[in-house]
Amino acid sequence: MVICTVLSLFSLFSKAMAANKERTFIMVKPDGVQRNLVGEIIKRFEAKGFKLVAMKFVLPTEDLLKKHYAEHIGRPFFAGLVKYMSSGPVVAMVWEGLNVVKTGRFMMGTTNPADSAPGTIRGDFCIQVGRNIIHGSDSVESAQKEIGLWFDSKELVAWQPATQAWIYED
Ligand code: IDP
Ligand code: MG
Repeated sequence: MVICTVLSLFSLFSKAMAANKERTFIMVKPDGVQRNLVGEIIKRFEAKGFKLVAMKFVLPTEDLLKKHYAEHIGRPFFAGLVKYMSSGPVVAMVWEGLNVVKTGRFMMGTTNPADSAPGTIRGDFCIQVGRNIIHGSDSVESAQKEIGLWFDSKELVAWQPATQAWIYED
């Protein structure tokens, strides 16, 4: 009986720990970099309590972008999207935390900034859908795919932020 209780408590604890380790791929797009919004965007994820796992400043190739946006191949905006996204450097990042995929999307705002609520990144800093300054994974599966495309597993840094006990209950 006691062993069962201990085991189920341990299982609950492990599930909570795993949930806290959800990851998303966030990217400051070329317009966000050109408009000096890199610090502002990082600040929001950092201040929220999410944990930075990886970050790099890169000029992405068209080949990488076509893989990244493969779900949009054939859409009328696809060529323009690849041209825009390869027009300058981007900041690619991996952030970790409880529900980070969904919360990251809330923090970004809707795809079209015209509909993004004030207080969101797109709502506060941009106007048109074709210049919407930030990318964020739309599901845990997309996040895994995108993290694998942009980062080598050796670039994902394992570390323990000193703040964790003040951000999570468990
Ligand atoms: P998301 O970035 O919010 O996930 P998606 O629908 O996945 O939005 O579209 C990917 C990106 O393609 C958008 O962020 C935006 O940069 C671009 N895009 C989407 N729809 C349009 C459009 O109608 N015109 C121009 N660009 C678009
Ligand atoms: Mg998308």
